[in-house]
Amino acid sequence: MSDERYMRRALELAALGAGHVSPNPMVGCVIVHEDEIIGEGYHQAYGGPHAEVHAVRAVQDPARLAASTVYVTLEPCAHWGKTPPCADLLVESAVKKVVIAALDTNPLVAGKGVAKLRAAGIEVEVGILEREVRHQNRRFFATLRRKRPYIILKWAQTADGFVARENGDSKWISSSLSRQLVHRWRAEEDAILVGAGTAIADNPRLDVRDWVGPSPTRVLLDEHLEVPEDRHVLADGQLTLIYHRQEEFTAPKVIQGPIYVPQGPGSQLHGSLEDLFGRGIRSIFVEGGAGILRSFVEQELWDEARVFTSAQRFHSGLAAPRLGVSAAHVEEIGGDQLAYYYREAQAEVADAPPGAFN
Ligand code: AOF
Ligand code: ZN
Repeated sequence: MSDERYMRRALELAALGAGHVSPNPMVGCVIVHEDEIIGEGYHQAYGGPHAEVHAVRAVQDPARLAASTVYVTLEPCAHWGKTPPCADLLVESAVKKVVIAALDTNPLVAGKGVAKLRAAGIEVEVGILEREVRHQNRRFFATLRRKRPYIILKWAQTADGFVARENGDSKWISSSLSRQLVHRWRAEEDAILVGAGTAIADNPRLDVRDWVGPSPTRVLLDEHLEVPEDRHVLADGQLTLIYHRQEEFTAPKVIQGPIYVPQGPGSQLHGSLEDLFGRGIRSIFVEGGAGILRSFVEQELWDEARVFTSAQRFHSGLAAPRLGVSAAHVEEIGGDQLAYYYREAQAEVADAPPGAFN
């Protein structure tokens, strides 16, 4: 089998960590001896062993490690973090060659892993499926350079570009397939965010019911604390972070579940994103409504957008935000069109741009 096929397998393994490893990257590892896979592993949970450790442990006959080639999607770490350095493990295992997809831009690692391996006489090759790995870990790479969470916008619009009718009614995406996909997407991010209007009008639960996976932290932007306490996001006893203006603050009547985070003057979006980043949130899925989505777009605080377009026409209503870039990828789902947008062309391979929080 070719290098690329083994690396593709490592990429596939890495994806199994989605939703469980943030703020760490997803990493997969495959160990090959005489064209046979003798060990596989991936980073399964934040704080747990790295991909290389699982793969080395999976090898039944350690004697075969010595002449093996290790395929790993990210540069093996060189630092003592929650676990010992993976580069040391590979050196001790005396593997013959290490094939890496992408270098780790974490300053604790950044090239030091490769240097350790080479210093020990291990052959190292970098760059196989790098693009794919940088895309898979775009949240990790982007937050390292921007110091704010990775932001994914999602909305549904009509063929004539409206996200809701004049009265704010937006419940027209009926495809159950789209709904299930949205639940899957929720499970892949650290937080899910809506504005007051959406919490009031749609009363969403913002959980993951139609997919198996962790439920993200719920975030409510409610500048003037307008959302009544009987809405699901406030009433169900689960955590919701509520960002509001300092001067609007009165002691919350609900004592279990919500956490009220007062914001000073200035941009509410910047303030809340900074606070969320400080709480360890590395990615946010923004579900609306129209006003909130427009604010994110206008302040260029987004990285990715996923837009459903139905065949229906409203002729008037609340207009969808304009992203100013063309779709990178378009597919069909449950009769709707689904388009993916990235704010920066090839964001996953771009070098550090001046970001909002740099
Ligand atoms: C690897 N293999 O599977 C992963 C790596 O806090 P720790 O000890 O888990 O270290 C986290 C950092 O290690 C993370 O920021 C990234 O730079 C690297 N992740 N490295 O060799 C892995 N998950
Ligand atoms: Zn490691």
